[in-house]
Amino acid sequence: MASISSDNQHRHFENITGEHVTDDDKLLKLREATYRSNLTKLPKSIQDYIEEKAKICQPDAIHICDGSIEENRAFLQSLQKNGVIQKLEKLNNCWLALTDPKDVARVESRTFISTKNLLDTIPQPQHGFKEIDASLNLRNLKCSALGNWMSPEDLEYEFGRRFPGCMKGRTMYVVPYSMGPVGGPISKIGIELTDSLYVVCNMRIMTRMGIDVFEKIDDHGNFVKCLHSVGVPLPTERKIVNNWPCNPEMTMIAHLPEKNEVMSFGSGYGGNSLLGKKCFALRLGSIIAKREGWLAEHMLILGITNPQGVKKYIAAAFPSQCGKTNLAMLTPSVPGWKIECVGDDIAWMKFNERGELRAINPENGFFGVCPGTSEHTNPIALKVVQYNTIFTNVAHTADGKVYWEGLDENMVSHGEHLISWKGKDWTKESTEPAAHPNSRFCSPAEQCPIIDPNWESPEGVPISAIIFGGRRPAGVPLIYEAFNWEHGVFVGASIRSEATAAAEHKGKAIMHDPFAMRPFFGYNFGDYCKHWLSLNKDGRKMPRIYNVNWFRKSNNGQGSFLWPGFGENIRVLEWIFKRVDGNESIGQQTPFGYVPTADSLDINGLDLTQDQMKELLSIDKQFLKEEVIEIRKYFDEYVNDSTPAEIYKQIDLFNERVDKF
Ligand code: OXD
Ligand code: MN
Repeated sequence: MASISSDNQHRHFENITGEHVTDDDKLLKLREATYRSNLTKLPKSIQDYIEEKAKICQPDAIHICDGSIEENRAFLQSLQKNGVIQKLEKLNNCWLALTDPKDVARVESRTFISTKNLLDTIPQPQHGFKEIDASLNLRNLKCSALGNWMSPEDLEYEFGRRFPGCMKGRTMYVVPYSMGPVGGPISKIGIELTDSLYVVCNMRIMTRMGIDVFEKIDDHGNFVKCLHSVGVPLPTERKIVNNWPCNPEMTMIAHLPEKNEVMSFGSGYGGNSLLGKKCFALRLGSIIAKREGWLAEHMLILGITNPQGVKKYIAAAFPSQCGKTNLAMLTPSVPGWKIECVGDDIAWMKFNERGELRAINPENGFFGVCPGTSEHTNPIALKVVQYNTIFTNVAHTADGKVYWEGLDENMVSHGEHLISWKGKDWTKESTEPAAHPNSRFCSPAEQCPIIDPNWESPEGVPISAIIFGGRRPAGVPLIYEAFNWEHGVFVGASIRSEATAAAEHKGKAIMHDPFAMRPFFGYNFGDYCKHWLSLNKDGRKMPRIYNVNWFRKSNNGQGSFLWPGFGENIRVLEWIFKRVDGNESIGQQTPFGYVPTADSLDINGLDLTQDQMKELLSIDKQFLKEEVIEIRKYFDEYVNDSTPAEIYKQIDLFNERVDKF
């Protein structure tokens, strides 16, 4: 059983003993001042923002959230009363929401950035922009493989077709939150105005939400402005499914970097509505980071300690649903090694005055994918979700437990009464999945039994290595190390991966997902590469860069997975640890980079033949040739004139290495 700390200063979650953390006196006073929705007690810049948006959205009431445990209890009760969530009786303060089946994932096609100049946001594709689908209801949206753009004028038009009167009959909740520890030097503040109480309760888990945030706001409005509406004013003639109001035909998720604003309409789901996450911490975050000289990345952060007690921190970027949460919470299969989790999805990283790259996890919780999470793949996550968790779109048992594909097949064979995410009785004969493939748990990070002691350190943890990766059934070795920073940037820029269910894509195509940021770039990807390249300055300790591929399959991609993955991934991290420590003898040069020499990866005790190991690290000239052509084509077509010269130089160098191979 996970133990839940009760000594956290800022956040307050239900304690399993039934006691709870109380606010200190100062915060109690501020709460008193704001609790009765007393707008005039708030910093002027916030009052102005709320009044401006309330005038447009016309909510019936405004509630300023204080983030307290009592308020949260009342919110959960209200959601339960209105049939939005149900209590999971076999877990501790855990809840289940089932959405309208039309609102189940991030909608990338309706997510865009609005700037005066298109090129600030996306490169001009070599063959022009695709005709956009009229059913999107988004005038003049420019859609590209590296993000979508709309002019401020068109955005104003689209805003005007959606937001006026959109909160009629509803309450506007004001959610003050901090990404990163409140007041920390790398942290930033956001205010989300939303008409969804489900969103408020999830934001309270995913961010540091509370009135202490108001203290940090100045009169100039040093916060990111986030406006969210489910897009269903009341009364409505729409058929509301599962008490989950949404407006899929009119959904749009707009970012205005020039005003530090996000405007999201029509969806209550995940990254579309929890605006601190992808919208703020990644899209706007990456723009702010470029402006200020740091990095906002789609990366987990973990601490790794070797048997001698030496500890390092590693950040790793993989596309959605490639196992970031599993790696961040890894239970090592090799005795003596220890992994601790700092974060599972987003890293904000900044060089300090000593030239060290320091990273914080701006989030406060995990919004993890459920299917596939099990005692084998991620026993730690299973402990985390026992308490204070909001599940969305998983299956459940009639007596109040959760279920999803891969969790525990005994639950099916023992004949438990299962109810699918669509609310229907479910058996193994059912043709539809029990849980939606993108069903999620939303849990406080502080409940993680292996949370790193420094996870809330305001100045961040020092990063020694950065790992990239993706799902590559064929051709890409289990692990390689980039030759230097510039080559590493090229490795990140060339990530490709099989599509997954986190977004609306179908099928198993191998998609380019540079830096695992394709859906999350806040600005032109060419400029993003330039920014990464510009970070290599004298006096800085640049982390080494790696690429891993847990997903290589036998028979040139047609067979089964070669590498056991999960807890066994410690063996690859061990190799990285030793390389970072300066052990040059365990790497051999290949066209990709340095690959482990024979026997330098510890595979003792693994059910893996020497031939399989060879295959995992094997490199095929024909594959490489095609890879070079594909990467060059991608840059030519989609990054076009925005491609930095250094990237073309890296493609040429890669090509030369392949020719010589
Ligand atoms: C996520 C995603 O939810 O990447 O983290 O889609
Ligand atoms: Mn993610």
